[in-house]
Amino acid sequence: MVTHSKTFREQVLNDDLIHALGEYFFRKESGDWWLMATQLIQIGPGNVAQKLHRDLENFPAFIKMGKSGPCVAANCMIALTEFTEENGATRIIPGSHEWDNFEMSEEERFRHEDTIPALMKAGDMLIWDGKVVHSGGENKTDSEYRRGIALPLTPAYFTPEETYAFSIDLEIVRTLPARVQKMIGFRSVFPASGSGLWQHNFEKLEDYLGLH
Ligand SMILES: O=C(O)CCC(=O)C(=O)O
Ligand SMILES: [Fe+2]
Repeated sequence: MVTHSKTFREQVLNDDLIHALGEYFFRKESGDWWLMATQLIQIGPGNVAQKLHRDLENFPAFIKMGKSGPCVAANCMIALTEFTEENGATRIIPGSHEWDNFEMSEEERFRHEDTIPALMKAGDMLIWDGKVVHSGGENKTDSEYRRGIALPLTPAYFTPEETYAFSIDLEIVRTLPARVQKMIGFRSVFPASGSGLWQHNFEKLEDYLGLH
């Protein structure tokens, strides 16, 4: 989404609500945060349900830590069409962020019959902690496409899914607000402890790159 859409870069990524959510989920325990990924996800007729999962599973140590670990992923799904039970609305298992064991076998822990659909109108947004079990739903319609933008966030001490720093043109990055530059890996980041990450010669990355 970042490389494909100017509107996405300049408006969605610079929206105050997204920044308030990042601060809410990560600032106190983890410090700086950035994007884990940005994807447009379309589910069409005949698409089966996505595998039930927790978004924190990218970071194995936090599966072990379970419910007592810090929040290491928070996801936003912005509906671009209506999300219905029939067309593949995102499904979640309420309360699954508080289960005692995040390490149970797949059959034990993830059952589609325990899920509920997140019914949304275009423009609504579903927000969930990476500890919550969820999936994209099955599309049982003949002709409807469910389309949404997923915008997962993660502390900046983690490797994101997407390699923004290597895939976004620096000239585009120069035109973006500082807080968006940081979200996509073009500024140094500061976890809640330690002396900072993603630096060059003890210099802030943004200074090395000449960003303003
Ligand atoms: O497409 C959906 O409804 C869910 C997507 C999802 O699980 C994710 O982005 O992590
Ligand atoms: Fe997910």
